[in-house]
Order: sequence, then structure tokens, then C-alpha cells
Amino acid sequence: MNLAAKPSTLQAAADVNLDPYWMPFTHNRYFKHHRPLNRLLVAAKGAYYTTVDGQQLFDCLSGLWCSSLGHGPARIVEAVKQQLDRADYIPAFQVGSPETFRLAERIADVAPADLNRVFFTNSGSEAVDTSLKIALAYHRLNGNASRTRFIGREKGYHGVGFGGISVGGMVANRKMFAPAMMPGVDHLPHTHNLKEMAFSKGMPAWGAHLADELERIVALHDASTIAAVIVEPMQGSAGVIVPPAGYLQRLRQICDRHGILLIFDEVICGFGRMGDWFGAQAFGVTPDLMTFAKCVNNGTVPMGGVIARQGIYDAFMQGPEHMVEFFHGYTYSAHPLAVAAAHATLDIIAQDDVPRRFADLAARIETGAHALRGEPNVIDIRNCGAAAAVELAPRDGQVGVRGLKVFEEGLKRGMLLRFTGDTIAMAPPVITTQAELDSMFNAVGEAIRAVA
Ligand code: PXG
Ligand code: PLP
Repeated sequence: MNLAAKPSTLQAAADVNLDPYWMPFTHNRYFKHHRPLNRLLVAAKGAYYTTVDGQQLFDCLSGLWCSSLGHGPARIVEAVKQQLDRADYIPAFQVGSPETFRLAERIADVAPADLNRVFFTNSGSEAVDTSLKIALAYHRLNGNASRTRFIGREKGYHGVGFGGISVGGMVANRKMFAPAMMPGVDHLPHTHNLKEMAFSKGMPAWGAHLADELERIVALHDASTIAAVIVEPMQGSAGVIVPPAGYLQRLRQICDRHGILLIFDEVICGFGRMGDWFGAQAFGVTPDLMTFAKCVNNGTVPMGGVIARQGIYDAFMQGPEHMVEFFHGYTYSAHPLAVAAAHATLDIIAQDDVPRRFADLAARIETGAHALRGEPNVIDIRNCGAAAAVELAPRDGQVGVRGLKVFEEGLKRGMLLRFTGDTIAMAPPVITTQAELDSMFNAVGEAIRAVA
């Protein structure tokens, strides 16, 4: 644990060669130029990271939205250790561990309605691409081979696979790869409108009509060409963009009217943070396919997956019985360490009433976040479930610099914040105390003032 206290380790870290590691979604040159010791993390326990120079950092985003129970719950750690003693790896093609079947059953039990068939992947990106493949194949198996088009949404984040960036709506993640995008993808308009909804608490009252754009897209292409619509119930990556009241319901109605599958990308919403097991239940809308990842096992071992309505799975179950029905899967699908961590995580979520506790935290986050209204350059505050974002006006001609500076000021105050552009996102672990929540919002306020 206390690696940081050993001067030799600190020295070794200070001397570490930063060059060979190509950091994901990171300003590599800035990082390697500044060599920030407070951004080299060596330990994680509960709601805190320890930096290599011995600082404690409060984990304001639960890792990257994945460590929602806090780091290192004994039950999860033990489960993974014991699994490692039993079996390090078990293939998932043509064989399987009973624990995997049991995990699928447990996930089906907490998923809404008849979403009760579970396919395992190793990340949200893989889950998204898997869900798109299931949707295409489903229509083809049903004799609707012309249903090939996907509808995503502006500002959507669906991971970084070619499928995910094609239906995604973040321009920086897409523009370099434009020539290789999936063909036949359209996008719904995003629902982020400062003029109409700035400083809304929870779901904005304005904006349900934006779902009607789906009717326009259907009218343009004809429903017979459209396979599925994919949206995040709450958009995490774009900076906690909250669905307008009634919006998801309306998408569901339009999809039903036209035989279009509705995919909820629940990679961030799943497993408690929205105050229910999934966003689907929290928002009262049942999709046909749901992706998950992250909190399924508290981020302990990479794992993701897709939950399908039984009817979708059943459509695949045709032809000779000895045949593979879906030519898809990953070497590490249902990795035994990930499965073990997931069982322990589900135990904790169920026994400790984690969705309800997140609902309680959500109310306190709403109060704390909106108290930042009036701080300099704050142009919007949004909250949804146990997550909130503070959007800052960009500095002239320097989009993202203010966000970065607030992040750095946060570090000085013992806070590991998350910034995307000039938006600061917060989604602390469920174990966060009121005192910790207060100090997080205090520190954010101070950091915002420090860079004003
Ligand atoms: N779909 C959604 C809705 C996501 O939020 C992915 C897919 C991709 O998952 P993987 O496991 O392939 O990364 C995500 C991931 C952030 C942040 O700070 C968000 C994500 C990942 C990293 C950081 O908002 N979302
Ligand atoms: N590339 C090669 C050469 C492979 O053999 C495999 C898997 O066998 C893959 C990629 C896919 O790897 P994964 O199953 O981990 O996604």
C-alpha cells in the first residue's frame, strides 16, 4: 500500500521513462513534458487513490465511472484471488464455466422485462459493436435483410470500435476515420440546449419533441431500411447530458411503430448509478438490447456484454442444431476472473441495496452541484442519478484549457476530477460520505475561482 512512502520508489517513479507508453485519450506531450507526479497513481482503496508522491486523491468519478462501490471491497478481492487459485483461464467457445452460466442468470434476473439472454464481451466498445451485429443479424434472420441502417445521436459515445464511432456523435472521435465509417448511419439531434434547459435539476422539462426527429429520419429512408436506434439513456461521456422528460418514451413509441430495435447503451448507467439496476428501469423505458460494462464487476477485471430480449435470441436459434448460431465472440469473453469479480459485485449491490443508496446520494449530489451556480464562468449545471456536471464557458479560442486548469487545481486540493472539454464531471462512489461530498464540491468551487 505505502509504496509512495519509500523514497527509492518515488525516485524510481520520478525517473520512469514516460516515452514508450502511448496514453489513451490523453495529451501525451503535455503529460510527458510536465511529468506530474500527482498523476502517477500507485494505490486505490475505498474512495481514494494514492499518488506516487504520497498524496491522497478523492476519486470523484469512481475511476472512469466503473468503480462505483469504491476500490478494493474485500469480497471482490477475495473472489478474484480464489478464482485465480481455481482456474486462471477457461475458454468460452464450445465450453464454459458453470459460474458464467450462473452470472448470466443473475444479470437476466435484474434486467428489465424479457431481456434475459446475456452475451459477454470485455469492454463497452465491444459490447456496442456486438449489439449492432446482433441487430443486423436479427433482422436478416427474420427475413428483413433490408433493415441495415443504424441511427445514433449527436454527442453520443459508444466506445471506439468502428461500429461505435460510426453511431457515436463526438466529432473528435470520428473525423480522422471518416473514410472507414460504417455506411448507412444517421444521427438524431443531441438534446443539450443551454438556452432551453441550463441549470435544470434532473430531467429537463424541455426537449421530448427532439425524439420526433426519428420520425423524420424514418420518413426519409423508410422504416424497412432501419435496423436499430442506439442511445445512452443518460449521456455520461459528453458531460452528463440528461434525457428530457418523456424523450426516451417517445423514442420507444416510434421504434415500436416502425419495427425498429431500440438499443440502450447502459455502459455507464448500468448497475446502480441511476438509482435502479439499469437506466431502463430508472427511466421506465424497456429497450430491446442493452449493453453493459464497467460497474458489472466494479471495474476490477475488464468485462462488458449485451443483454437481449428473449425473442431476439430465439430468432438466432434456427438451422441444424450442431451449427454455431452467431459467429461472434472474444478470446476473453466471460474471463473467469471477470466472472468471479462480477458475482461478488452483484452480491454487494443486492445485499447493500446499492441502487437505493445511489438514489439517496443522487439527491445530495443535486443539492451540492447546483450550489455552484453563480461561480465564475459556470454556464450550466446538470445532474442525473448519482452524477453531475458543471459546464464552464471556454476561454477565448482555447476550448478545453479552462477544463484542464480546473482539473489541475482540483489535484492540488486532493480531488481527481474528470474533465471533457470545459465540462467537469463527477460521479463519486456509493460509499461517499456527506463530508466528502461537501469537500468535493467546495474544492470544485475553489478550483473554478482559481482559474477564473
Ligand atoms: N458506451 C458508453 C455509453 C460509454 O460510456 C463505452 C461505450 C465504451 O466502453 P469501453 O469499456 O470500451 O471504454 C463507454 C465508455 C468519461 C469516460 O470520462 C467514459 C467512458 C470511458 C472512459 C471515460 O466520461 N465511457
Ligand atoms: N487477431 C488475431 C490474429 C487473433 O488470433 C485473434 C483471436 O484469436 C484476434 C485478433 C482477436 O482477439 P480477441 O479474441 O482477444 O478479440
